[in-house]
Amino acid sequence: MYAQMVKSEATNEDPALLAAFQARIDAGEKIEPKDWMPEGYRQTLIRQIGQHAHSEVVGQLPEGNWITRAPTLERKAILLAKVQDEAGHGLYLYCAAETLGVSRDDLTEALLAGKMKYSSIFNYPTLNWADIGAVGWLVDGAAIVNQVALQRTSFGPYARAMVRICKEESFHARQGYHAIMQMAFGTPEQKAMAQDAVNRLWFPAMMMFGPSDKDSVHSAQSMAWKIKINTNDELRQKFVDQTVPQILYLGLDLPDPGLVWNEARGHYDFTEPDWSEFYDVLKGNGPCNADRMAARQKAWDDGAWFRDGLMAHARKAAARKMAAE
Ligand code: FAQ
Repeated sequence: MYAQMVKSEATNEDPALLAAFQARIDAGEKIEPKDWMPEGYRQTLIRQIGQHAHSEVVGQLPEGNWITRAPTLERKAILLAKVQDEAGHGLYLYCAAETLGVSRDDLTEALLAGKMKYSSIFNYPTLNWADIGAVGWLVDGAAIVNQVALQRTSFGPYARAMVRICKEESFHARQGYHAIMQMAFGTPEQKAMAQDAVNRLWFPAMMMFGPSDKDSVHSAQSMAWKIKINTNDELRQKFVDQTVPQILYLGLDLPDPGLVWNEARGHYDFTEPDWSEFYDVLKGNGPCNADRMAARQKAWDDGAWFRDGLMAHARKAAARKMAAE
């Protein structure tokens, strides 16, 4: 179903409809599910919202792995709440995608068939407790920079989902920073663990914003349709500028010697991530790709009886309702 939708890109759309649609976008109007939209706009949204939803769900795995090993009851409760929030974010986003005519099952099957992606960051392991703090701070921090902008995206259901997601993500980032702060201001061993986590996760977090603008395939069209509000590089720079002072406050070393304040630009300069590593991770060769996909496949297979049960119940309830009418 997903493959069919992607293949069916319309090329003969009415120029008057296209112009009227673009005029609505340019005027800052929100597009709602029942409005006419170009097929390419719908497909781009299905791809991006679907991948975003998959990222939220796969993103539970690196952190969920640490719920049983959180150092205190309080940290365990916080992490549990955070991971549950990520499941909720996945659900809001799958629902937003469903308004475009694709089902959650279609999207999941496309993910499992390797036809859809999820964020590259979740193919890196969380080796110790410091990584959990760093994920909350850096990964949720990067996600927020992107998602705050997406609150103004042109598709109404996506924009509205982002409002609630951003509120929850800001709690996630704060709890992560707090956890890292305890370690950075703790024993020398704890500080060394915090430093190591920042060193390992810095560049993968930078990759979350996608390839540099010159290599971004979809940015130009997505910006014209206001699906994306900022380019990948603009958002990456914003993340760098807001995060470097946080690293310095913790008394940690910067994870990249290229991070230097540039007075003329009014921004931090930085070293580009290793894009060959990024593309390799996208191809399935990151440290955890196989584990993540195996976990999703297992969850899908193990949940089959439940999905079947729900459908059978829904069919019976519908039949009972019809019989009573
Ligand atoms: N990972 O032309 P562009 C979170 C792909 S939420 C994997 O620039 P676009 C919360 C891209 O799909 C994190 N693939 O693409 C959380 C395209 O391939 P395709 C998720 C990537 O779409 C925290 C190709 O490269 N957030 O973390 C990545 O215009 C903690 C060319 O790239 C979102 O999804 C990547 N990093 O821009 C949860 C935000 N970057 O599809 C749990 C919404 C690029 O043609 C724990 N998405 N690709 O095969 C977006 O803003 C955009 O889709 C971008 C990419 C910016 C990610």
